[in-house]
Amino acid sequence: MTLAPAPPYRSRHRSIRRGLTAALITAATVLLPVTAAGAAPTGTAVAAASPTLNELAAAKGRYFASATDNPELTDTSYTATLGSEFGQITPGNSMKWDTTEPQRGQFSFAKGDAVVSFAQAHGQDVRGHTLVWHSQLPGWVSALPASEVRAAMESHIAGEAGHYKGRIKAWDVVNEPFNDDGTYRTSPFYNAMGKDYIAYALQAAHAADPGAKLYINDYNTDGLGAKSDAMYNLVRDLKAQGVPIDGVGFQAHLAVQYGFPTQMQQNLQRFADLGVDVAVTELDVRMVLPADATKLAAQSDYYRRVTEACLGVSRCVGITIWDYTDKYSWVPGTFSGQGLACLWDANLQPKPVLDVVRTALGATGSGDTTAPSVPAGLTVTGTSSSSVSLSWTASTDSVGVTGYDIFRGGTQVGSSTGTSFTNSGLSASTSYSFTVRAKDAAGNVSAQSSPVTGATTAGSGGGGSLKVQYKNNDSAAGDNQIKPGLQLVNTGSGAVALSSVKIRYWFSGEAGSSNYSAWCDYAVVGCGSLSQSVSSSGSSTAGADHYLEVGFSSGSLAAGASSGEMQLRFAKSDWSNFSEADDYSRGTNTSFADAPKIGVYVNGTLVWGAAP
Ligand code: 9MR
Repeated sequence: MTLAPAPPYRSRHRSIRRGLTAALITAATVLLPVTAAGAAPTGTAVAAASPTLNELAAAKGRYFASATDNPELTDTSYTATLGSEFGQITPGNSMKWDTTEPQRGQFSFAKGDAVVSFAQAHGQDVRGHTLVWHSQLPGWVSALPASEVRAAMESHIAGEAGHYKGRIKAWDVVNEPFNDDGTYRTSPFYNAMGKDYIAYALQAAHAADPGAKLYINDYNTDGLGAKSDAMYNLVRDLKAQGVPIDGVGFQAHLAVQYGFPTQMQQNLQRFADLGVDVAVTELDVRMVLPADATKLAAQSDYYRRVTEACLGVSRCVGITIWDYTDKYSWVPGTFSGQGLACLWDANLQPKPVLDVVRTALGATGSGDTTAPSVPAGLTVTGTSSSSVSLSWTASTDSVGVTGYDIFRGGTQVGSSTGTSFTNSGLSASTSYSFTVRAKDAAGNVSAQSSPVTGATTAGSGGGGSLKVQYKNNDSAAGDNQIKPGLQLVNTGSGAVALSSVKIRYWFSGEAGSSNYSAWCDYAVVGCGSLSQSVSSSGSSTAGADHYLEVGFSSGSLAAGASSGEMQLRFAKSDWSNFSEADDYSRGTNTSFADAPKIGVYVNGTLVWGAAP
């Protein structure tokens, strides 16, 4: 289960994209009151402020790069920014097999050479993309008998990586080897050689260009999950076998409607800990059109968090965006009705989200000193015995609103990137006064909004309105992972603010590492809204010296409602085995049933289950 569906890589004719570009310009125009003050002339490239993205990244020991493509290189407004803002470029299409060896043994490097020439003329590095991929593969490869595929693959790598020897900083040697469930993707290469094709490809690339950094690259591996686990195991095994692999590429084609990847920085870090470099290779953050303030704020948040994730991992060498402008983004041509995924708009104007990335890279003094407008229309949209929900109208800003701070009685109680917030942990039958202020990327804040009063409802007299149900998702009681299935049910008569709720599953850690990793593999409420971690319990009860704690970032559970299934999983960092049979919270039922030995806490108070 992944948050984002596999990007469908079907090619679309350019005319489709042209039509959509017109729609995008309309969308951008509609957004102007929210996001931009003075519109710059249409079609003229506007570079970001100095220092450039790459200079900012370089100050942090990284590069900042963009994809590009040959047709764009004739657009001089476009190339002005491409050549100045980025330290590295990736050809989006021109080094793929269907372009470079369309007939067996007949190589064609003109398009790739043009990208390399552009880079050299602008002092940029080149990321080679890509030598072995199931897509954009000429028909003759798919038609080969299995016995000839390895020789054809090695000859292709020798021909292409050999041609570019010394001119490619890093190669995406193998692209997208996995299905979303972590199984190997079938392709002419996998069908002929099994997973060994990956090692053979890396060895051939090393022989052809020993100076290039050799990567495996994939999408939907950005966060923890089944697919990134599969990549992790592959890279671990390749390293153990001495296969030349230098890095792992994380494409990061994100979408605001699918949530942010689970624990991206921790995921990058575990790969780095294997002794390889990591890189964000194809970043963009799309949204369903039309855009609104909430989607744009979420997009800014995702760009910021990806940037911070890379900066937080010393072996994360840099970030590549999958083209810098909506004018040439692949998104509208592939995902109908989606777009606005890039840092510059379709008129080549910088978008507010660019400032967010610049700030995340350490830029100071953007020059923007104008505060956003004061949030208007603050209203109470719902109450429970312990929470008050608020919403308000989006503020406007000369550059862009990045979020809101929420205050209760003059003290800040939270922040939101959107125009709503639920304050939980409140006392029943009590009135509270709230205000909200808006902020922008440069740190300017508006004045406080007019206050609104929200009163919590009468309490139910001692809680007891929540229960947890459990099922065992783990058929092996003696292996190295524990996989509880949980769902939270509200049996009371009022809504419960989920951010006040924690669920604890107690178990015994046995011998081995005391460090744990925990994952959400699937949740009806979205793994992105869950947190999960393992702690020592301090309990001497058998089978209960540790617990998994699951929390919720937001939302509320209506009276009578269930969270639906949450598939959790955790393991020790040394992957040593558990002996689960005697674990305090474990059951053997494989359908959901009430779980009296799993705890539910509301604001730290046990409301369901018996703690050990
Ligand atoms: O940006 C590329 C687009 O122009 C092509 O039509 C598409 C065809 O597959 O490939 C795009 O690039 C892909 C990259 O090579 C691999 N990761 C996903 C990218 C977006 O589809």
